[in-house]
Amino acid sequence: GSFYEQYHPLEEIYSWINRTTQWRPDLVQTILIGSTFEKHPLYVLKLSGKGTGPKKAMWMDCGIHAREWISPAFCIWFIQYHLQFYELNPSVANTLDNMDIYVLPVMNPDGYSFTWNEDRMWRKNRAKYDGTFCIGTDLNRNFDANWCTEGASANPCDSTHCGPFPESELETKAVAQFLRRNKHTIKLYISIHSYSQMLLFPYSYTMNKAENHEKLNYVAYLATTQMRRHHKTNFVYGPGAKTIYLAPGGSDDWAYDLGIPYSYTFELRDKGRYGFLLPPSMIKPACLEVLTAIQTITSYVIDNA
Ligand code: 0X9
Ligand code: ZN
Repeated sequence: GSFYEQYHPLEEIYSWINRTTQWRPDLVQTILIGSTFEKHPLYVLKLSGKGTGPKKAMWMDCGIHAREWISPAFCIWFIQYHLQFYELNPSVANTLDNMDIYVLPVMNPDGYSFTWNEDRMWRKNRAKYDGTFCIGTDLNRNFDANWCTEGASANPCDSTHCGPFPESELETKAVAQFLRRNKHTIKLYISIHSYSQMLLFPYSYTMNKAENHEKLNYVAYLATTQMRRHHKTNFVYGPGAKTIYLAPGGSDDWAYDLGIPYSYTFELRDKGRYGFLLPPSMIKPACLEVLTAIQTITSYVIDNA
């Protein structure tokens, strides 16, 4: 398979980011938003088409959890797809001309690198704190959204450890700062995880409904219906707390409470046969079906948000 149908170690992803920025400086710009405990840079790629004047924007992050390799693979594939088809596919052009897209391909590079070199099943980042031999904070429990209540662990040895305080982690802080600075243009937040084929929206930290629950639910219905129609793939959708489990401190809930009205977490393929070890042959179909869902969501948000 091509570059986009394989998984890549961290250093190859950094050189891909470099090549891509140099190849299409007309459509993509790289923004350094921070760096990690192990000093890996956090790069956001901004995709922007022609259209002048103020534009809506969307944010997408991949690789919050280290072992979910399909997630960074999707972000990379998604960027490539938009750059390759901007001139060829009117719907790609229409998206990029009406909406700026910020993509963070690997939010947890320290953890990702650890899954390549030491432990394939690692989930958290690799930050060390005094007073414990255990390592790592779950970045999706570290946001300031009902932080460290039921569904997260205060024990640094657990895989859902919330960290010492909200936004304690450099990765969380960098993303939260960027979203705070750009909250007036960002109308759509998307976080890419795996696995289980779900499309989740707020809330996950409470059983209460989000204020625009009906709209979030309707757009999720549209997106999953298109996935089934065009790719015969079933995705379950609903608010996180009711659809999987109560889990506080997540990026989606935090972004939503910041004021970003459409906020979604995707759990990509599969439903457990391969789980985190999704074979490379399934990268392309996994990416194509999620692209369909995201195109459905972005066109709704461009027209209605
Ligand atoms: O538990 C998580 O962080 C996500 N599932 S995963 O298996 N990829 O770890 C679900 C996140 C849903 N959203 C929130 N909990 N806020
Ligand atoms: Zn995850």
